[in-house]
Amino acid sequence: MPTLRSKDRGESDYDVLDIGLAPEGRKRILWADEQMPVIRRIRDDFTKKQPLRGLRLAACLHITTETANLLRTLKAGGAEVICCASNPLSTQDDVAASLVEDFGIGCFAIRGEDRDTYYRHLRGVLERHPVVTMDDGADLVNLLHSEFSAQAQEVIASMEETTTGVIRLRAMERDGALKIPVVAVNDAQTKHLFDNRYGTGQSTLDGIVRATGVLVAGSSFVIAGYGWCGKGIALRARGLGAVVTVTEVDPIRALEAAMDGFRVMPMVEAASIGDIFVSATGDRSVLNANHFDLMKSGAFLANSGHFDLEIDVAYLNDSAARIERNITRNVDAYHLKNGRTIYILGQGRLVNLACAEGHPAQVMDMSFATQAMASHWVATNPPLPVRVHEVPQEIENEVASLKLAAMGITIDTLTEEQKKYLSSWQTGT
Ligand code: RBV
Repeated sequence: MPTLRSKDRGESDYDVLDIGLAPEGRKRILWADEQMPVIRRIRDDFTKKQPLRGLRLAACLHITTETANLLRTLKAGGAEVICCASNPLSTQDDVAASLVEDFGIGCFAIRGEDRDTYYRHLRGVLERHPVVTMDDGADLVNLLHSEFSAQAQEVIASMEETTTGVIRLRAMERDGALKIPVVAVNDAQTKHLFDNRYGTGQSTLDGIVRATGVLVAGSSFVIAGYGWCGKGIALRARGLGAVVTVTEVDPIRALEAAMDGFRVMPMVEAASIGDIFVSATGDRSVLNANHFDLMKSGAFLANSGHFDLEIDVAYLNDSAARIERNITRNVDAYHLKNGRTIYILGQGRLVNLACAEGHPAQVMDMSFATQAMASHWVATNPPLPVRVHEVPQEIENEVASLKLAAMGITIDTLTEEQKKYLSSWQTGT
């Protein structure tokens, strides 16, 4: 394993809570790696071929065991890798320490960092002039287009991990503001069909249960948003025995939720019947002043969307009669003026990472395999035009095939006769 001893690195190359946490982080990183066969395969390949040789790559991602295994892979491919957190509350401090101590990867991330520190860490990464960037939510790309815009032309491409980030990048493209080519990794099927649905589904329930210990069976579970994340959460909440209600603004998705067997209604109606609320819309103020007073005393509110503005926590902070922070780990009690109490999980930050450990390694294996192959693609192809790019289909097929092989699943192939039939139009009734 590549080890950079303390004397080989400057203190300015990292900012972590406690470098002494490295041994625990290393153990957990290696444990997660056991569940990431596709990323391991790519790492072996990268080690031999060195496709990222000499590239300085900066990643703004959740600092988790799974991310560590992606970053190790990029480094094995020859890149110089530095990273910072994409959320102030998702960093696993032992992982941050191990990245620095055991894997020679500069890391700027401390769980619970304030906004100023969060941005200082992003700046710390950009001050090292990366040529490839990797983002989860587009905060790094945003900074690259504002304070660091003089550096934008140095960047050959950026990869975007999440739905919210892709929405922001497409808005930049529409406004003619985008200055670098970006790859919408989130939009790859090998990412969102699995990570957003099964990853978010399981880790959101995991976060809620870890934070509260609530019995999901028999509860009234309200989900705002029926995109891939909402679908996964609804599936898993139902699996645990909840009565699930979905709120939506899109008529097709609302219909889909209804025909999938969920109750569908506006949030003002759902507000008074829910025991557990989860937002997964990507938009702001989905749970707001119109809803809080209607809620049952004891309701749990969690957010699974990328940013912490889906639940209007700012309003609650101003209007509550009394707030008890950390009434239990990661839960704040808001005593409302109407005499009721509602509980906010993980400060309204994405509950799966703030209150649990994010998506399981098996599913991040596919997301991060797609990231690694997309990095290879941007590094070894002629300069990409400045726009939002899709992940090439060959990469998607390769990731899916490797995952199937790792799972011991084989599939059929078309015969010549079948191929011919599919490309013909003469044969009918
Ligand atoms: N996510 N990362 C993890 N364990 O490292 N878990 C979730 C992890 C990513 C996921 O891909 C999603 O798109 C994004 O976090 C939301 O910020």
